[in-house]
Amino acid sequence: MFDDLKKGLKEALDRLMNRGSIDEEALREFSLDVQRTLLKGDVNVRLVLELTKNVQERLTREDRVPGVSVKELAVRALYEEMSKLLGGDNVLPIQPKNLILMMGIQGSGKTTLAAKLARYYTVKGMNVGLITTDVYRPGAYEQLKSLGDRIKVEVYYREGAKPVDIAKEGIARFSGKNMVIIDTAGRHKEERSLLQEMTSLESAISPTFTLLVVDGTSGQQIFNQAKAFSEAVKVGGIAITKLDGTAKGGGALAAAAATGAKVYFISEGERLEDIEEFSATRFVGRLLGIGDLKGLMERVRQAEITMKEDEVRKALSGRMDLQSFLDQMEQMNKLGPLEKVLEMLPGAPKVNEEDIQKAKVQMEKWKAAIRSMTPEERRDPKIINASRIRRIARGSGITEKDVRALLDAFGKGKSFMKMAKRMRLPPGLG
Ligand SMILES: Nc1nc2c(ncn2[C@@H]2O[C@H](COP(=O)(O)OP(=O)(O)OP(=O)(O)O)[C@@H](O)[C@H]2O)c(=O)[nH]1
Ligand SMILES: [Mg+2]
Repeated sequence: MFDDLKKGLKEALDRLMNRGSIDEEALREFSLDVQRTLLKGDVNVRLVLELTKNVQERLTREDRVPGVSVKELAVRALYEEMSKLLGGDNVLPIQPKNLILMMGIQGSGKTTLAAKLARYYTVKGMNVGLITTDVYRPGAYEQLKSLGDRIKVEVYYREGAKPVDIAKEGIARFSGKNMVIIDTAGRHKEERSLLQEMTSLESAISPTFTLLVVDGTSGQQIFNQAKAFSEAVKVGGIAITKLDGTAKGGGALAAAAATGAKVYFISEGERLEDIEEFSATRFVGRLLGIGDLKGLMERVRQAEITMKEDEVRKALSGRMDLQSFLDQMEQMNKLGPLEKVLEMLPGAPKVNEEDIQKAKVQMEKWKAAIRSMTPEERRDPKIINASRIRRIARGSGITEKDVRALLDAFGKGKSFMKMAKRMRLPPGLG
């Protein structure tokens, strides 16, 4: 059912790769391909635009990393942004005693899902009981009872009683069990009375988790449903059913996540074993069809670190004037906090807090001093005489002694490495 999404995304990635060069035009086309695919999957337009904007921006902004292909960077950007869009990974918190209240509109798949959950947690070794408070739909109890019988899970119901009373009685009956799942009615004259019933059930029994069941074939319309329920009760999470019979699954998932309530379960079939805890990262991984996504992520991360090391090395070597010294100090700041930059250098010894602090103060003073110099002075520090020193000190708010120390260090060093040594940075730098 997610075949179209999968195919569309694969084609978008392939097309990006087949372009001669990855320029603005190629990235724009890639964005359009992804947009078309997601819109076809009934993902909300606003969400689609936000996602592709983020992906495109990342691919424009992020530096190319040697050893990592643009396709891999694109996969990573898509993977991370799509996982974010779908609300991340959520696992139903299991307590010593669990009381799960199911709700959802008529036909969304509550009764079936109640039985699927009962099976899912029974297999995990929990002692589960089922209750139905559906007093409206003819045969509601028989439906759940026959599902319960198949998995040997007891079902409670009392003909002629009120929903809240049935729930309370059932909970009392199942007091020895560690999970009780309550199936509720979906059939009501109007939505308002259904929501009212849910509110009174919620306050009467205080469930540990409220699971909203929505029909995946409704696509992005799920957003309004989820919103209506969230305004009436505290929705703990969402389960999306019938994802086997729809091309709108992507839209359903994105819409559910957009309400702020997370998706906990998805179901792709009528059989009781057709239930899966939803993980956005696993799901997107499957969509993008990259077997070893974790491996890829790690490889990109490593490559980025190596690249930064190269940058640092380059920044720290070579002859220069005071202007390039200033540039390089600023460049270093961009790479991260000084202690992190130092950590990235292979073989750099651990430096203590105090040395780092001293070096930082020194660096700030020197930057201020260079900023107060004229371009000629920066290019050719030899012309800086006593009166210039006085002017620079006044302009930068540091002492003349500090300015002299800088010039002295520069005269002896002329490479960042050597300057760094003068700043008493760790010997590994030299
Ligand atoms: N294909 C498919 N069918 C499903 C799925 N889940 C439920 N169904 C079917 O959808 C129909 C409605 O499911 P129910 O579980 O009865 O829905 P409900 O929310 O309890 O309905 P009401 O009690 O009337 O509100 C049934 O025919 C189920 O077999 C699913 O994941 N895939
Ligand atoms: Mg039902």
